[in-house]
Amino acid sequence: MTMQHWQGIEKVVVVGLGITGLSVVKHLMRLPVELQVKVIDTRDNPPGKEELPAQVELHAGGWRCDWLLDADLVVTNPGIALATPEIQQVLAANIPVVGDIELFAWQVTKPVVAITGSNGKSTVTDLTGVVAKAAGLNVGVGGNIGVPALDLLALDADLYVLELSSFQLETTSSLSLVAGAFLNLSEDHMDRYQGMDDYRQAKLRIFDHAQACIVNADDKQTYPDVEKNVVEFSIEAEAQACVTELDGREYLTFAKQRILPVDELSLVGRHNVANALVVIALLAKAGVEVEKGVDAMKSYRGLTHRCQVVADNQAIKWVNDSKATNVASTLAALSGLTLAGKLYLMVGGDGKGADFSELAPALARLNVQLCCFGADGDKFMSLHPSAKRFDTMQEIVEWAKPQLSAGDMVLLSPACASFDQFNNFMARGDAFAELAKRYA
Ligand code: N04
Repeated sequence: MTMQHWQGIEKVVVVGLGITGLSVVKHLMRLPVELQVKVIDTRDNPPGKEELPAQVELHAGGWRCDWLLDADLVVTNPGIALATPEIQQVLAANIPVVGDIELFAWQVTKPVVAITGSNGKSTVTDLTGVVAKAAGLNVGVGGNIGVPALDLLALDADLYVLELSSFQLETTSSLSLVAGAFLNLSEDHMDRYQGMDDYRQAKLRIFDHAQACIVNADDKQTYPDVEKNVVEFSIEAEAQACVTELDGREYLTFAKQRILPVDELSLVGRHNVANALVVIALLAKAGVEVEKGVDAMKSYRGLTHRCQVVADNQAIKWVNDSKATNVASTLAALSGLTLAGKLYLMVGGDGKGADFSELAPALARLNVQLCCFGADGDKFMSLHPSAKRFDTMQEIVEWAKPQLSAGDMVLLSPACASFDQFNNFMARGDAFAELAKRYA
């Protein structure tokens, strides 16, 4: 256990409750140091309030600058922008501000690999865990998906696999990685960043203390700005992790060694070939015998809420891609989509200030009925002549149902966050799956 980080720290204020905030509080109370812990959440009724230990004071519904400025350490949630004036005040007072991943870094004693990028990071994180497990390791998988990083420490795993968002990386400065991967960069979160370079710089922090930096040779924005130990992956050119044709068949290869044939992956789409290459590169750099996990990689079928068929009745497929919370993610769902009938595409929600115009050429190639819903549904109305405006997913499904016929697909791939109508993309996906069950 590495305790030197806690020297001189007595008063800790946690900003933002919820599942992550609770994991921070529980971690602080487990440490063999005497800490006074307080929680601030600017929401009136913060989630997780009921599970908060009685001795931890909570201020909800606004800020408590007196608490903040009296603290020795402030732990913020990724939902809070560092640019928030109250947090800026803390930084100006020279009080350290960290996130849960930094606290994880202070404590962890086992090797860690981490994944960031605009899209594919949950798939890569989950699949890395699945393959490592199949190769015989005890792994802890989490971070921005599933289990908060600090809750993984109790597992005492052989290897930790973390998905890290740009927001988490902003408040992380000493995380050492055996390998880190930056998958790709496309527009997202422009409501939180000054511009694309600001967003990119946040993501590049993943490489600050990484022994191996796994970068996308097909997206040069993923490369560090300074000299680092870079490992390239590519689905277009030769690279350390790439697709190689051998005896008339395509293989995923690493350092020229064949790992498995591309056509044996259950995952579909070229972007998933890239995802599998990253998994191989991460595990190779972590010293895991990837060959032992190859069968698990072949049979892996992907995540819930990620292009998941939730109903298939009378040759009409209902596909839940609620996890598509930006334009590139929806484009990935549309690329390579061939279908006999019409595509009923449901888009909209909280658009986070994005530019959706890149969807237009992809839509033009499809037999599509564009169904726009939610707070920013209007922003999609000019993208295709078929566009029709609705308030909710339910209204779309009620309208579409009588028109559906064999060969059609109803696809929720909204290119937006869900916060206008749901708690998160998972609740949105569950609501879509319910509709599919009822109307399919
Ligand atoms: O789920 C979706 O629909 C979209 C997911 C996105 O587009 O990527 N996520 C975020 O943007 C996102 C979500 C970014 C950072 C953090 C989170 C999680 C968690 C805990 C507290 C949280 C927000 C808060 C908000 S805390 C406080 N006051 C989508 C607040 C807090 O308002 O969300 O004190």
